[in-house]
Amino acid sequence: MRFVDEVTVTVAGGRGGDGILSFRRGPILPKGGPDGGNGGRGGSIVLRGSNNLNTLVDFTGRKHLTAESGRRGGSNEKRGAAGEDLIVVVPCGTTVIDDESLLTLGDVCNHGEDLCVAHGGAPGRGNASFRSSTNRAPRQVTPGRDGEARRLRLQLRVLADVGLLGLPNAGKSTLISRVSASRPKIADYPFTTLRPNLGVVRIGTDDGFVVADVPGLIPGASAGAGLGTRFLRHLSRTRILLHLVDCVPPDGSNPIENVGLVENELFRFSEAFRERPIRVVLNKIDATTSEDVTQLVSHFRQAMPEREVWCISGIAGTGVAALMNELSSEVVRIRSVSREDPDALSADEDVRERLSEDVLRNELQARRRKEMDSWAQQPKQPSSNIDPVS
Ligand SMILES: Nc1nc2c(ncn2[C@@H]2O[C@H](COP(=O)(O)OP(=O)(O)OP(=O)(O)O)[C@@H](O)[C@H]2O)c(=O)[nH]1
Ligand SMILES: [Mg+2]
Repeated sequence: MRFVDEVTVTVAGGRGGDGILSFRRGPILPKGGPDGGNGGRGGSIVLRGSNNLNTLVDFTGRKHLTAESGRRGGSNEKRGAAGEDLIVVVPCGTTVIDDESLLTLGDVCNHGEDLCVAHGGAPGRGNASFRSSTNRAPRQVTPGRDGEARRLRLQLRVLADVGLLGLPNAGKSTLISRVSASRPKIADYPFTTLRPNLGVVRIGTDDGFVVADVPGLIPGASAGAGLGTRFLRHLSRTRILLHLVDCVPPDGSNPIENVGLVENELFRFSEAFRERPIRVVLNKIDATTSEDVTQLVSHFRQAMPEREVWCISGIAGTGVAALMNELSSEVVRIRSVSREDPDALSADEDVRERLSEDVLRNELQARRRKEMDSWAQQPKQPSSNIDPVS
């Protein structure tokens, strides 16, 4: 299934039904009173969280959602039927943003949780509702109102047990394709991966655990460089982070400094990541000598004594099985802890706030600046009420 993590969609609540003009008439009631009924309320659009979905792909072919309109009123003061609400299922972890104002309307986090994103229009009033002591035969009616309409941006944060983190080209996609059935594109240029890939790692007969291959991060990612914020948000709902490091970077950079660069971006994006277990995994050990690897590991141990350091070759498979076994037991342990402590994924909370406050505010400012620039560049019309200088 194609993983889609961001879509825009227009939503419109149903129109309210019109109120009608009618008078009671019959053989014994030739001049009965007003009996035009009110219309029915328009249906609303409601997003409902589901654990059974993990992509927004359904919205790529469904760009406009409209709920049912309310029916018009009837004679005999009959109220029109209300339009049915349109319930749209979205994966848990979906943030809903108004695409015009860039304000966050809400988050759908739990299975069965509802978020109303477009209210149905109010119903119109029939003439019976205007009857009063001074006006016994009103001819006044009101039409139903249009439902709320807006363009939404839906953003999904993937839910995974293990998130792969690292600079572009570190070998994240190679690793996920080795340990799971996921087959992402692999190439020796940066940003090969532009959307997260999810893979299930099965060890023995257990249920397995989910690994997310997230696109590479570069310095400045926390401020949006290289679509960084869009990629970083996916790490917010992962339990363990594997930081993949190229032990022989082709640009000759220092692998230890590279770890600092990426993790600074992560912590700048959300301080809550400091509490998340992050394992350093030195990748591509096949591309250098075992002496160099041993030396690099000892440098890492000196620089960050509290961190676990693993050595693997994603291509040759060296060390991969041992790493996956270790992760499997760690995932089981963390799952049982987070069952007791539902706040265990606190970075998710923090990231949601950051996304709605900082990142979207920056985007809104950039959009306003662009509008001002294009306005300033427009050729100015001479004002017609000023006489041209002769
Ligand atoms: N020698 C060696 N090369 C590797 C290893 N793992 C990956 N590579 C190579 O490194 C390059 C990048 O690999 P990818 O798996 O696409 O890297 P990535 O981290 O997913 O990169 P982005 O998607 O751009 O962030 C490819 O040419 C891979 O063949 C490894 O263990 N050893
Ligand atoms: Mg990749």
